[in-house]
Amino acid sequence: MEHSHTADWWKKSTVYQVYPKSFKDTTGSGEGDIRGLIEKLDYLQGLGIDIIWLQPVYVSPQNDNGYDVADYCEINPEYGTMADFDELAAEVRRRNMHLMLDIVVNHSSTEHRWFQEAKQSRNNPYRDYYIWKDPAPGGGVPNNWQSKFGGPAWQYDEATGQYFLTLFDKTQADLNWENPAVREEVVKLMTFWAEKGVSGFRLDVINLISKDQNFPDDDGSARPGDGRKFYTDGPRVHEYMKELNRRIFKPYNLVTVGEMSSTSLENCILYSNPEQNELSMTFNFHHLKVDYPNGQKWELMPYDFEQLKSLLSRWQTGMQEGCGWNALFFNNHDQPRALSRFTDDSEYRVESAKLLATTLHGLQGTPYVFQGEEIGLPNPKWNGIEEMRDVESHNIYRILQEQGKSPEEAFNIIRERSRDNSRTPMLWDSTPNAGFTSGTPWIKVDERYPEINVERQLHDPDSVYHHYKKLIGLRKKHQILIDGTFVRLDEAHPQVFAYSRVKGQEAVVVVSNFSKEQTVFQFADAFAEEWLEAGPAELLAGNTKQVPPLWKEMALSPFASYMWLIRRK
Ligand code: TEU
Repeated sequence: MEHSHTADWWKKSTVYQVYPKSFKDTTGSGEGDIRGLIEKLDYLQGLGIDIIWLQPVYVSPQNDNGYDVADYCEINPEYGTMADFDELAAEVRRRNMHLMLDIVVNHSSTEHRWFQEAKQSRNNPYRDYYIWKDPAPGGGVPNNWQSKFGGPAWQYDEATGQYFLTLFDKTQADLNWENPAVREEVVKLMTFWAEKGVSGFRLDVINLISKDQNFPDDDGSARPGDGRKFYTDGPRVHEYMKELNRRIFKPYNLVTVGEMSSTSLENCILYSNPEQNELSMTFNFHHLKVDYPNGQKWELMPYDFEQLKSLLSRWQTGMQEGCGWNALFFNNHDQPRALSRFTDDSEYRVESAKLLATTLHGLQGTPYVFQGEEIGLPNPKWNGIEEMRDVESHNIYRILQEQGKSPEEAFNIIRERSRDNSRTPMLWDSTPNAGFTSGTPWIKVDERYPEINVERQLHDPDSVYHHYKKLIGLRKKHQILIDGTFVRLDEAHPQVFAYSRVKGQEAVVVVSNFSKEQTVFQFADAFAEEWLEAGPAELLAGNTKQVPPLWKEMALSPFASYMWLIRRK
């Protein structure tokens, strides 16, 4: 694309996240594949996408759908061949788009050759690629750290009499970044893909790679003994990022986004401020925990709207002041669909999907669209745990019952929180299985596909798809969306999120009613005088037939959402 030559061309870009297993199947296997993505490149180009984040397609036993990598430089046969990949890369380039690969190097699969070697003996050359500890003095796990998927973070290896660390699934062994040989391997595998011409990387849980080498017990002051404070944004993580930047990211001019688990604003500024020479931008998840009571994912509560707004606002202002850069997102493959979570996914489904899009795309950062979001795909209607596929959902289902919940209570929580909510297949058209596969889909296809599908929305100018297409185009046209200063405009309004982006003689104003009720929103006097009375307003995006005039006091219909541009005279 025309901006590729500038250092920060990706600030105007929109990234589309492809979950390959559920995108498009061309073989009838019931799972998507690389050729399926090639088939749909014109669709993504039509939407205005610049960068495709392709989730892991490497050789893997698929215990965590590819985030358990057994060979970093080979394609999993279920997804195709290296020739398919090369063709994909070429086809992406031909369309002036970019490919971003998902790099999972906090851990590898226990089926990786390195781990297979490491477990041979305590003095195997690969032993130190992983994190091994003796049992605690009285026997048992070395410390009380918990796996993110439930249960202890340590697995015992009978043969060598030691435990190895697994912060995620028990088959995802944490790599030992203290070992320079591991860092060499990471540089090597990244070089392999960079040489193939990919434009960037998404780095899986990259802020967890540096562990406190004392491996202390967690006293539970943050959360009962989970240990995260001893490896989140750990002691050497910035040093490691600078090393990768110097050796790979800079020489190959790559765009990079780090997935930052339970991180802090201060750290994300360090990761993404260009002067630090680390990453291009960061994902953080604070705004997606506003329905976790006391941070507990496996307990339900209605989401806290004020917290959602304050967190988004705080990160807008904080990253702006610190010259960092946000990856903007409401959805990904680990989260239930925001449409079902924060808005209304039935009567006001279309309005809601557009409201979330407008609200997000007006913010500063690079927006990420997760497959299906652009057609307003809601959470599926689950009938039972047996329909679910995610290892985490099944673990937690068991653990909740061990803690005394009935199967029904456990399922009711999982139904809301399961990562499978976002992993159901893409809905392409109204043919069987929504055009996703001619075989048996690996996970259920949402039965609403005759109504909700890509083909229908391509032909409907009022569709969610066309709304996304418009928003994606706006970022290319209006510089203010890239660098305008963020200012929150609503003062704890119970239903409305309102903000502006200000730059010189221009202001973008975004007003969204996050409720099913009609409501009234009033701008502060100062803002009204400075902007609303100062020049004509152009509607950039909206989601209702009748659009109220942008004036000091506005009546907003359910889930109404607008973006205006004001040019001061
Ligand atoms: O996710 C990291 C992560 O911490 C989560 O979003 C995780 O899914 C959640 O805490 C579980 O409750 C990344 C990937 O996006 C995810 O799909 C992988 O399972 C995980 O890393 C391990 O590689």
